[in-house]
Amino acid sequence: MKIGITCYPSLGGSGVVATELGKLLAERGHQVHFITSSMPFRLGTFHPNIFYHEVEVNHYDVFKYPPYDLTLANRMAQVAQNEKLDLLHVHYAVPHALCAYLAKQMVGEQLKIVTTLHGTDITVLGYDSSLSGMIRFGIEQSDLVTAVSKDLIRQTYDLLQVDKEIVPVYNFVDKRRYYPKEVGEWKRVFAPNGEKILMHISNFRPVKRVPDVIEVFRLVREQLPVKLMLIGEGPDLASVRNMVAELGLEGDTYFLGKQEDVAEVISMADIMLLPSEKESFGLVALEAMACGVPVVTTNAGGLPEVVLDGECGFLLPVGDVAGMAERTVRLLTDPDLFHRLSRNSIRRSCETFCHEKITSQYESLYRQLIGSGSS
Ligand code: GMT
Repeated sequence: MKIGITCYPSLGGSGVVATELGKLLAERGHQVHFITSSMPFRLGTFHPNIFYHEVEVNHYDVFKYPPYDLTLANRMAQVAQNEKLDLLHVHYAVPHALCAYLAKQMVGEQLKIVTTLHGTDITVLGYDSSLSGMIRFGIEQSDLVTAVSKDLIRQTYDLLQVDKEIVPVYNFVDKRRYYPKEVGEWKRVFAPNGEKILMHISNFRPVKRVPDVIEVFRLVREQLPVKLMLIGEGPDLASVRNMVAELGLEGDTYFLGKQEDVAEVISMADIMLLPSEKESFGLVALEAMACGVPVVTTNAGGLPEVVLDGECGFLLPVGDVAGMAERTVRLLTDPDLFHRLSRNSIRRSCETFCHEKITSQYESLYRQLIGSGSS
């Protein structure tokens, strides 16, 4: 098959999933064309089946706002025609599903559109009345719509009342790269006296509730020698730095910024903290599980579909920092419990969220769509 993929290419779970899926499809012999504003950050090394088509926006003076959406639609149509694409798989509804719809109008009915909903495209932007009608239209005009959790499907129906079947396809981890890595040497750099390491990875946006991470860390640190590693960047980073300083936690907290080899970094952690207010799936939770790191998180959105409470980690109500601290201490002081949850996490990530299984699921949906010849 010849597949065009569009996603947000910078840091973010939807871009990671889209890029990893494209690489796996290329490994299976499909021709994959990324149509994005810049090179997807996890694209990595050369593969003969992977092509990259940059979307270059026109900055003509007359435009108050550069017409990115139209340029993307035009580029999608060009690539679809030149490369004879079978389908466009767009990740994140806004504006990608609409751009794909426009491209299809330019190219013809034979070009199929697959839209994957990732979370905030529904759970945040779906509340915005200046966008919700467009989001609904983009979903309904797609030939196939998938979402990364059953909870996200429920929220999409509740919020947008879309008249369209939405198929759940979970996110995945590549178990060839995500497994517990031998990183004892690095761990000693950050925790020289054998302290336990708590970790948080995100784009530091308000929905991630990073201040809750700091509060949980503060409470755990009152009882145990621990260090905190914070990975990622985003709007809340500056205020989180201030909070860490004000609470006198600077000596035990490391800010590592954006990191490329996430599996290696995660393998240094004992516990992954993810206190999000919204999370349609929680890719970081899955990545941690694959590396054998139990997750202490919230019961928000799709997280209960990923992390089984008491089996792979613990789920607490949003904002229950005392509960999260208590579960963290329990895990760090009960080696039997810790190892059971760590083993379960690895098994669940390999069985339920295995890259081969999920790639096959997308592949067979594509084949049905192309084979059916209609939407
Ligand atoms: O949370 C974000 O930063 C937005 C979005 C993205 O583009 O990365 O993340 C969403 O998609 C991820 C991949 O499917 C999911 O793992 C995240 O849970 C989801 N984020 C939210 O629902 C808040």
